[in-house]
Amino acid sequence: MSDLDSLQSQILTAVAAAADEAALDAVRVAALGKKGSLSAELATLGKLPPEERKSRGAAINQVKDAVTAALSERREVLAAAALDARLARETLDVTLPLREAPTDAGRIHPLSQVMDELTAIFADMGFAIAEGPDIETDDYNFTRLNFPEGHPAREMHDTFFFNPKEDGSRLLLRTHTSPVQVRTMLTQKPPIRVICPGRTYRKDSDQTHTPMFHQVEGLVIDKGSHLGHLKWILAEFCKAFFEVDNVNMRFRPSFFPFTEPSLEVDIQCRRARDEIRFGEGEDWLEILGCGMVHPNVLRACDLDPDVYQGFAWGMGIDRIAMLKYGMPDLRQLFEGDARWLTHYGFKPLDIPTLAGGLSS
Ligand code: 2U9
Repeated sequence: MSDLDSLQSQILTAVAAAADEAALDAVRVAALGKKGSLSAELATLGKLPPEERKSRGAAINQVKDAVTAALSERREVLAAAALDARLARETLDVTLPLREAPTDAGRIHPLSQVMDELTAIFADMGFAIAEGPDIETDDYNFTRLNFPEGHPAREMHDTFFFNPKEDGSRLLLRTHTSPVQVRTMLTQKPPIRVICPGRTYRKDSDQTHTPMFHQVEGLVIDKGSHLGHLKWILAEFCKAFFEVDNVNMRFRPSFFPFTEPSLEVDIQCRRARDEIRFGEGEDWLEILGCGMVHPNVLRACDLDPDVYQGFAWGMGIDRIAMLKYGMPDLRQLFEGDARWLTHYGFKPLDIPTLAGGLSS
């Protein structure tokens, strides 16, 4: 066997033995690449006498053609085998059930839902939404709201205070969202119509209280505002929120430092086992507090009480959410239990609107 014959059979054996396309390419480079064995043979031609060069050249080219043909044949076989393996690996079981889309699987927390409902109701009545910081000054949380320094009403709020600063002043976690209305009155000219939903904090923890809870407060300031306007707004709110055509409300005298007169509001209901129905029955349920803004508060917010009057109200969002959606335990609202959320939560695309239904 000539040296070229043995080189050819060596290369063809390697081609046949290549197990995949990468191995085959390595064989190609080893034979036909710049530094390959056949390329080395071709490089020797220049040193041969002319009469030998022609026949040797033809013989090397024959080997080269045979190798090239074997390479392409093997490449086709290997590519077909690779495709078969991939098709076998990537089979799809079309009988498997569909995975739930995120918009179906996820849930909106009932508190977020109720905040969206409140927003939709009051926005429809022309109210803007105002927000403020959770960390407040004593001035905005108490002093401007007619809680005098050292007044026992400050103690009623069980405040979380931060350590005092060098000048003796101390920041606190707001005990109500009322400082947001103070900020609104200091920066906007009447007429003012805002609601302020948000987190509030008090040192209180038992079955019906959590240290962090949610409130929504409302404020209207104008030249002729009076209690009649307030009663209409609250009645419209209750009908829309509890999704009933009629509500009976009871106003009882109360006391808050920031309103005068101050009132607490009950709505009529019927309690039937775990369920409460509004607009019927003989029971009364307290749902909010309200009143005319105290003249001292108007003055502290740079408004002349002889020109402007206002009314305000406040309620606990957690409590009205529990009432509306029949949730028995306040603490579960904050436990982050996925099973609870699947049961009490709302579909993300069921956005509450007055026209399309608040909770349907
Ligand atoms: C300004 C002036 C007046 C807000 C009001 C209430 C009555 C009230 C409680 C309800 C249950 C808080 O979550 S709760 O414990 N709130 O009863 N809030 S009037 O009055 C204001 C607010 C701001 C400048």
